[in-house]
Amino acid sequence: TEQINSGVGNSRYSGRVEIGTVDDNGVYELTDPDRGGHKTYDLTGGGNGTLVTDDDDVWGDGTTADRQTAAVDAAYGQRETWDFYQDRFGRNGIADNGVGASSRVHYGDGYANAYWDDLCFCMTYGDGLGNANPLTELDIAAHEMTHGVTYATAGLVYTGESGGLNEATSDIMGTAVEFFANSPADVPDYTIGELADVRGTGKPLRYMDQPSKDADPVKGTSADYWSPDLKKQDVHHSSGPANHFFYLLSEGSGKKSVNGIAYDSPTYDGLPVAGIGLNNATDIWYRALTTYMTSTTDYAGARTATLQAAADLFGQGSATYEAVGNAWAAVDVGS
Ligand code: ASN
Ligand code: ZN
Ligand code: CA
Repeated sequence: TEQINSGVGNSRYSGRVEIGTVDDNGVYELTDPDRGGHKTYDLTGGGNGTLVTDDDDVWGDGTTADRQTAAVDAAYGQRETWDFYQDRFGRNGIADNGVGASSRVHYGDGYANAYWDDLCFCMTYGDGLGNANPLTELDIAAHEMTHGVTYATAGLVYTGESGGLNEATSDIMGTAVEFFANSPADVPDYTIGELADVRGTGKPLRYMDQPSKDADPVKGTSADYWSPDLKKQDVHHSSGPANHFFYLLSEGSGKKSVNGIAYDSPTYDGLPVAGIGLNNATDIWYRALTTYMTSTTDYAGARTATLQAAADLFGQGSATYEAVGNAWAAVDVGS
């Protein structure tokens, strides 16, 4: 007989966490029946991997020396992402059909990326440069799974301006999941991939308060503001103005400290933007994504979609509605 359990995981990035497990006649399986039956596999040995199992329901030791550690982060990442979408929006899983995804860890050798695949409805994580830092950090996990949410809703095409908005949606929700989970070892912030040292530079992958801070001699630089050139850029760079919009709408312009982290967000026109808080900004983005955006939505369309969402949720002409318009103007979209 199988019994639903609650295991203890020692994660790499989020400290000691609770994870859903199943007791299958004395063998514990990394399966989460409360979240669509999500399963976590170890890809070592090739093929589709092996379901991760354990004999005492205490998983990983927080270091990469223990193969289970990356699996703990992956299972925790799907749990927090599932709970975020469920608790905040009543969304029943990535495709809103109650079906759990699966996660696969230890992909490749030194592979410093992670990706969502709509066809297998699954997440794949590399172990990072030198296999030292698996890409299983919470905001990255939630970023990737949000690609599945976008695919199931607006369907933003992954190129040009719609591609930048697709990427920004993943960064926005990845950040919102981090705030939602608020685990002690992973104090929420407005940077992406700040713990996994993905490029070996000691810096985050992306900065929402000022996207151009990601300047990378190899990979290039994100834009702070909209420009006609944006549609030709890599989607991880053309996401910049939308990430910047979201930061400004949440926290406002200028100098600010959030969780002891200093931010200083500039605006295109030099005019100040008043923040409405991350939760309100997240509500507006989610409603815009799921109600108004389509596969070809561009930046001008995202402005319209978020204004409509803000009107629905807070009233047309409300201070919150005005803040949405001001935050877009601050990244040079509309005025
Ligand atoms: N990690 C990358 C991303 O989410 C991989 C990809 O799917 N393009 O953007
Ligand atoms: Zn992405
Ligand atoms: Ca982060």
